[in-house]
Amino acid sequence: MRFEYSPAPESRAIVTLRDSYGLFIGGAFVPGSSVFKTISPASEEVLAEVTHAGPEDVDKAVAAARQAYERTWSVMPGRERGKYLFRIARLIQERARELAVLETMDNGKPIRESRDVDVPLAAAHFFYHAGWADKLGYAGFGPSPRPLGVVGQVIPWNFPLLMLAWKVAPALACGNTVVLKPAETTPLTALLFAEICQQADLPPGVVNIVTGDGATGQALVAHPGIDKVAFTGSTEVGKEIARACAVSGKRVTLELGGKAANVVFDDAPVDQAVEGIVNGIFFNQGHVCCAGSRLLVQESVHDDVLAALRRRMGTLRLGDPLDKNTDVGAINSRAQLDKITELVSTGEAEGAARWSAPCPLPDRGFWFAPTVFTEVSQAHRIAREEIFGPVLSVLTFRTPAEAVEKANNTPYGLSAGVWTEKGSLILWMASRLRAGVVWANTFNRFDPSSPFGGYKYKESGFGREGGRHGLEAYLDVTGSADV
Ligand code: TAP
Repeated sequence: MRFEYSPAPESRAIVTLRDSYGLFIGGAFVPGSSVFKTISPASEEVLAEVTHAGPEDVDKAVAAARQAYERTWSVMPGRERGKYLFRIARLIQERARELAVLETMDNGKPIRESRDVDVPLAAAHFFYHAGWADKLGYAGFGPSPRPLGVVGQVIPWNFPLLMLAWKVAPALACGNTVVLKPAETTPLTALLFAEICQQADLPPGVVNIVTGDGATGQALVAHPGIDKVAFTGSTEVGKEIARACAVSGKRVTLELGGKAANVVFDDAPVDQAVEGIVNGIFFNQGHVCCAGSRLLVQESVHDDVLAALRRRMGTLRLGDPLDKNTDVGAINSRAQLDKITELVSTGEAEGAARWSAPCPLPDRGFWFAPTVFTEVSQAHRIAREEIFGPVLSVLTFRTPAEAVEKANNTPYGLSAGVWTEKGSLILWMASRLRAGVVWANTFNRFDPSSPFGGYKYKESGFGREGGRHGLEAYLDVTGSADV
């Protein structure tokens, strides 16, 4: 049953957009070489003009970070660094509504998600790492782990503020300084975060933000003044970065793409599993690296699960991302919409059966209806490639062994889900699934204390973010006796 709701739009009045934003270097907003515009994907309206950082701007940002590292941040006691991180965390909480509205305007994600997931988790990351800042000697890396230096960080557009928090909080807690490049289509919350750094009186140069496109990212990772690169994005660009850093001796961590299997056994409670499937693939329009984009359902319950899933998909509300009732927002960019459309056409051409939820799409902006493909074979492109959109490919299996075989039949290895009432089966599956994270009877759960990252030898990247394990990526532990 579908309830009709009156529109409940969140007000934009809390956000003060500037016409134009500079680069955040050395604690101040400064002009750069050229400018570009950032738009709302839901309406295609221009939101602001943003500065494109060229190689000389990146150079200035790295120099500012180096100076702050040597003179201030690396020599400051951990308990003092911790105070700044606590202050930033509290400011994120205080300005949560403003950050959530701005994120939704620039990214297109539903306000319900930016308000209830992205922003609270971003604050939680700063709180969590603030607590580590004066306890690094007790983290299991020896008595005196040292910071690495200046870190170059490049992030994607799907969780702009949250990915920033995943990168900046551990780097700062460990005593490093950073130069961060947000994605070209979603720079605004990173620039608001720069204001928060000013408000927190963070020493100039500890955080620097250079907006721009792929070329800016390339200039940053190639810069000789960078000691460590932390990248989140596509596997294709990740490989390029790994190659670029291979000869330089820079430390690198990569968080890349995924094609996760969400495995539903015949004893799973169908309604709960369907909620997990919906959350797994339609949360954030499916723009999630660990999205459960391949549903593996046991053959005996396939028809029941699919009927319940279609019913549930029919109740999803797509539209204005600022409306508090909206479940599915806008696709982040025209380029991403074209990519989704192309892969969906391939799915149809290769013989899979498509069903899209019957929801009207707005006239302006970039939209794609929640879609499910059945009759999918493992050879289909929609079963192999990351679509990064609200599109689910359904495959079936008969035995647990077949489920493992099919789930692992992917070059990726970021996440997986298992739905069953049997604890023993969960453990049996979890020990065989080649994925960095395995969720049991839930999906897309995140916590700052829980490490996240790709499975060794597969193509979802290496290194961990979050938890004690995530600290290691930002520390030089070679001189520490206990390692
Ligand atoms: P990418 O195209 O790889 O872009 C990611 C970031 O890298 C952007 O800031 C991009 O700038 C920049 N970039 C592009 N080319 C570069 C180069 N040659 N050198 C350095 N930087 C470069 O990915 P995307 O399309 O934004 O994001 C989607 C991908 O991210 C998906 O594959 C998704 O699975 C992955 N992802 C992974 C995770 C984790 S934790 N594993 C989390 C979120 C997303 P522009 O924006 O200007 O192009």
